[in-house]
Amino acid sequence: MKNILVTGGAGFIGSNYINHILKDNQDYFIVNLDKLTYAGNLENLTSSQNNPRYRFIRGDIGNYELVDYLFEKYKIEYVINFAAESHVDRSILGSAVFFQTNVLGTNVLLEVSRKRNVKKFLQVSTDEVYGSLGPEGLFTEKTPLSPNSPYSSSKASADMMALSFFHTFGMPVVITRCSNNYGPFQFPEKLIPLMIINALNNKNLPVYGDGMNVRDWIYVIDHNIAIDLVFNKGNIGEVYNIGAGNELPNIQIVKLILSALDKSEDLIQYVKDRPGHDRRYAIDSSKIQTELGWKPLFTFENAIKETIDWYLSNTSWWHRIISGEYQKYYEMQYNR
Ligand code: NAD
Ligand code: TDX
Repeated sequence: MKNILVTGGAGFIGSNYINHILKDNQDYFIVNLDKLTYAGNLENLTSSQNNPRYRFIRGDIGNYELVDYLFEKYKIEYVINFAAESHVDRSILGSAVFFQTNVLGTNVLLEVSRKRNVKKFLQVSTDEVYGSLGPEGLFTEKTPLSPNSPYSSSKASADMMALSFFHTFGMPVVITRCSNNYGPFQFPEKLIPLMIINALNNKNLPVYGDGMNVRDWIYVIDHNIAIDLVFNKGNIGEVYNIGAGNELPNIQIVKLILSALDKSEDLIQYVKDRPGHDRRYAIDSSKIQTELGWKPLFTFENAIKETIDWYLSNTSWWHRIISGEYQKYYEMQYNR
């Protein structure tokens, strides 16, 4: 049995990881530490909540005493750190909490893990740490870090800190850097769920700038399978890029969603660009493919349809979200 502290497991990617991994794997005991910020939602974990190999603890990764206590109580040997403030637009509205959680919180996890001789520490990072690409080229693990938003600079700081714990203390750290995810349980501040939900509500679809910024899309389960592979087989001190090779300009995604929902393109509204908006992300994932044998299992064509269907059949999940704190955020972000 592996006793694993999974942080941020009530968010989009972490909850998909826990649900997926507990279903298929009998050897993991997972303690999910999550602060339940606006982005955390225990409803995402309904299929795991009664599993005897799962515990939920509400708390902050920045709370040293709590993290230390959890290591002791649950004999934690491994850490997978998903917990983060994750939305670029929110980091532009206010950056402090991004550095608090993503940098200082990660520091607490690393310090406790070092003291407790953790067997592996996986830091879930992002391709955004590499900055922005021109029309050509891909991010490799050797691309210099050049983050442009408060969010991505906080993630880059955490990456460098984690690697410094490997170099200085020999801590068994691995890092994954993935491209843009989509799938069930994604909070509707992010492009794909926001556009699906606005279209269903016949609200305008706010496209930033000229709509030609490019993102490289991956289905969340493909990301999580890669994380699990790196967790088990990844070489310590190494970084692994994860991406499925699905580059698309935003406007194309928005049009695809409107067409799938049989809605008019008149709903598209071009709005003021995001400040510092990265133009293009694209991942070279050949390292994880050749060294660890990973490859994406889902095609964009099928998985985006499944994702749209999921939002169509889970209206109560997102209705509850958009009637809460989300309203205030939406006003601030889009009606300035
Ligand atoms: P999310 O915002 O949906 O979830 C984040 C979770 O972390 C929430 O459950 C929240 O309650 C929790 N959390 C926040 N602050 C915390 C704290 N101080 N202590 C404990 N828990 C806290 O994010 P996500 O999209 O699931 O992203 C998960 C991770 O993957 C992040 O580290 C993010 O940087 C990274 N990532 C995301 C994407 C993407 O496309 N969404 C792509 C690559 C990497
Ligand atoms: O309303 C919108 N209109 C719009 O045009 C929103 C929310 C987004 N966009 C654009 C901005 C980006 O070019 O769509 C693209 C995707 O935006 P987001 O969903 O906010 O994602 P992004 O900024 O690319 O960052 C995401 O991918 C990397 C995640 O939020 C990060 O957590 C992850 O690290």
